[in-house]
Amino acid sequence: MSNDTIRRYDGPAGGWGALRSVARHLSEQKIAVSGAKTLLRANQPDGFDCPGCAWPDRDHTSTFEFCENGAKAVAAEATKFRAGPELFARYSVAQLSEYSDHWLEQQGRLTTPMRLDAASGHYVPVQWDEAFALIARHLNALPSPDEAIFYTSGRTSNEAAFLYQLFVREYGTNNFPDCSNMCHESSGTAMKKQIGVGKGTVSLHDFEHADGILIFGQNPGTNHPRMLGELREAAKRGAKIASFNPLRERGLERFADPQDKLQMATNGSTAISSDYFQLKIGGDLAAVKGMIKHVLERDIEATGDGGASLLDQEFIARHTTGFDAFAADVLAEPWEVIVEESGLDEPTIRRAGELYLSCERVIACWGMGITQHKHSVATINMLVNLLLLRGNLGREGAGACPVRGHSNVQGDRTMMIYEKPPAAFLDRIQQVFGFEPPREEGFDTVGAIEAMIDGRAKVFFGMGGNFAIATPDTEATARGLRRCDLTVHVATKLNRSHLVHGRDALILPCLGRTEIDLQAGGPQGVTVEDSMSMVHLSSGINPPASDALLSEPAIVARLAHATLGARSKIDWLGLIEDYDRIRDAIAMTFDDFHEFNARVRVPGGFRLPNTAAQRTWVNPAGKAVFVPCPVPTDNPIHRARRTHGGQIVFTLATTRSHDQYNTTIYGLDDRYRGVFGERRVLFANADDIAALGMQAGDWVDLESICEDGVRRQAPRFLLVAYNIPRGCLAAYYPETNPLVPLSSFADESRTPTSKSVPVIVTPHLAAGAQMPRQRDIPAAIVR
Ligand SMILES: Nc1nc2c(c(=O)[nH]1)N[C@H]1C(S)=C(S)[C@@H](COP(=O)(O)OP(=O)(O)OC[C@H]3O[C@@H](n4cnc5c(=O)[nH]c(N)nc54)[C@H](O)[C@@H]3O)O[C@H]1N2
Ligand SMILES: Nc1nc2c(c(=O)[nH]1)N[C@H]1C(S)=C(S)[C@@H](COP(=O)(O)OP(=O)(O)OC[C@H]3O[C@@H](n4cnc5c(=O)[nH]c(N)nc54)[C@H](O)[C@@H]3O)O[C@H]1N2
Ligand SMILES: [Mo]
Repeated sequence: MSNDTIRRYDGPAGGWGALRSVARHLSEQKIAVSGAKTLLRANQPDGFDCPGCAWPDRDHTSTFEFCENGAKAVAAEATKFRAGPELFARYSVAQLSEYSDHWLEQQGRLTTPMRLDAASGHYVPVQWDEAFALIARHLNALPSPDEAIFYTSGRTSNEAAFLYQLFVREYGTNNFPDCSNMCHESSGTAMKKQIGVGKGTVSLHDFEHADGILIFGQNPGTNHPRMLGELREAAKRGAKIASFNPLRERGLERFADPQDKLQMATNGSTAISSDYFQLKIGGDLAAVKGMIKHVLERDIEATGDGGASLLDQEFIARHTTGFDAFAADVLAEPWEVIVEESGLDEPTIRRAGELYLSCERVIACWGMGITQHKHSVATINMLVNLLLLRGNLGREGAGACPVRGHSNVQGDRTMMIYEKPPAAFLDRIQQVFGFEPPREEGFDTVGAIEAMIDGRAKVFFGMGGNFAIATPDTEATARGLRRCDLTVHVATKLNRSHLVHGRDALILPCLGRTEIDLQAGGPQGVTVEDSMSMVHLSSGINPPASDALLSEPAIVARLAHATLGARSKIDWLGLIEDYDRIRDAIAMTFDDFHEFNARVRVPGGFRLPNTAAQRTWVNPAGKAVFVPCPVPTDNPIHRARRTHGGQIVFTLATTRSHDQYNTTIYGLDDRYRGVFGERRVLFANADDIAALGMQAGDWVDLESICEDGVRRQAPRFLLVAYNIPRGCLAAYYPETNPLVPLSSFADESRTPTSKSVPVIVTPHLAAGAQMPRQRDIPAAIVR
């Protein structure tokens, strides 16, 4: 370890550090800072939607909202570097596989469709029509369409997603695994049953009126930097902001807004969280149940004395069901269990409950720290229970806010990139397009990997993303992909998935968000939906990275045309001449998109209706449901601790650094956590490091414990003493994905349990030997 790898960071999030970082990334991508007009058109009414996160913009008409990580996402796409045919001529797939994910990313934009040449082991250029013919041959040769898998990552526009699902359903399958399965699936699953919608109920307007904001399992300083602007305004107004996180995240503590000239000039900053609850990994259900217990006990006290109820009795009576059984369950939960499982003591939990009681209008936000556990669905149910108690749903300044990841992940699901399509939607497809869509459920992400491993699926098609290493159980996933007859990736940049391929393999390069999309009918815009259900237009402004690129809608349409030919009911090539035609088809399919073309052209776009926000409950109960959930005491973590009594079993949360966008590694620093030039780090409590008989700075190996008998290891991590509760560890994704068992996923939603992996820590086997530099070794070990 060099001496400056671990350095304490005492500054606020944002500030000059953010500006310096943007300047560095622009210059690394050879984008002149003075000419970086691209950045200024992000999230403008006539510009493109930022390809970063799904956090909404103020009316989409404000002046450029500064966001360091949005700027990095734009710079990564607008890079001057090119991964053209020369790169693939120079390096075989085997040779490329030796390089790190960071290096692959740095090669730049893909320029030419490439086909694997099995004889030489190199990717070689291929004509588009030949590529589509090859895929069509494979698809049409399968005994059943259910042997093909169609993955989607969340950057795909509504137009591309709609065409894609239409093509795949006319072809004959619902096999639509997507990144949502690994992300907010638990939120959708929990909320749909409980309140009838699987999306957040709040808008930015509500953030202006909330007097309490609870943030669970989210690191907005890194992953949703524009959210800090809203939090800063709320904090300045005096709203209480409470963070629940095992790690002390800088962005949740202090923020300096780079757009605030005074703050920048004076090196000032704004405190964000008024309260910080450092619970155990996976402890949220217990903590929230404890808060509810406090609220109920206080209510019994208040009403017992003849006072007014502290609950919103009218809302509970009129809009909810199940309150009595729920309250009885909460009151019966022993404090000892709540304290043990949350990692917070009783007075602290009562303080959190009191904070909730002291606020009139509360928003609960959450991210991956909540959704990626065995008991995630129950945890989200409990969060919604908390809101329901005081009618904090469907009124100004209050509601549920699952903060989505990819910039159009929510829209893709709205367009029915979904392996479990509702019957009414399929009926509509049949009515509008005249073909009989398949009715059987398709594979989700875990199901798709299992099917490839045991030969039930033979073709993998990826619309964006990095399936090989974003998914759990890297070795198992690689085995599945390698068994395929054909793997295809539509992508902007070279990534690991392109190197973990089937017998035939294609890389199809596409336009990015920032680029001009020219079709027969002129330049085209696409639409996206943000985390708060706002739908708006996005139009690229840069010339394409190469003349050979196709747009995603064009790739889907030409593939559909090649595969289905005369047997299709749809004029695929006609649809892409003018994307207004795709939007008309969307309007015919989904009632909420009526007059889509007209409404989306109003600056700022429009908001999709949200029934729960209107206090209309379209679930089977016809009411918002109080869901009783026991605090789990027999999860894989508990069981691992029981069966491995001799060793310390830790709970590992796999998380994002500041210099990455999911599997895209921009750099090797994690500035706010004080890590520089290294990604293989393991954050641990100093007392745990001592209990292991080790020291900060030691190199260690990780092994996860799973009941399936498979040995999963990840070697060589640098131990870092960190402010994290005992028994908890954190390390970066995707380096740790080999440790996440495929068979370990959330109840009901089947989201891999990436935030609660039981692991043991041992000294690195090659301790003492000269360590290879990070950039010399591939990030996830795939061989
Ligand atoms: N720059 C950048 N932006 C991004 C992304 C990116 O990689 N880079 N990814 C995008 C995507 S797809 C998504 S889904 C979002 C992800 O954004 P986040 O939801 O913020 O994702 P993570 O960084 O994985 O983890 C979030 C937090 O959960 C905490 N945590 C871990 N375990 C627990 C727990 O048991 N309980 C609680 N309360 N907290 C816990 C971690 O300490 C961390 O602070 O961001 C999106 N935006
Ligand atoms: N252990 C662990 N695993 C996780 C998570 C975790 O927290 N821990 N998080 C999970 C989450 S929340 C998510 S969302 C998934 C993410 O999983 P994915 O969405 O599959 O992964 P990304 O890294 O976002 O995909 C990046 C690739 O997308 C391509 N790309 C970028 N822009 C475009 C575009 O405009 N069009 C096309 N066609 N391609 C494009 C580029 O080639 C780039 O290499 O990972 C999940 N995996
Ligand atoms: Mo995500």
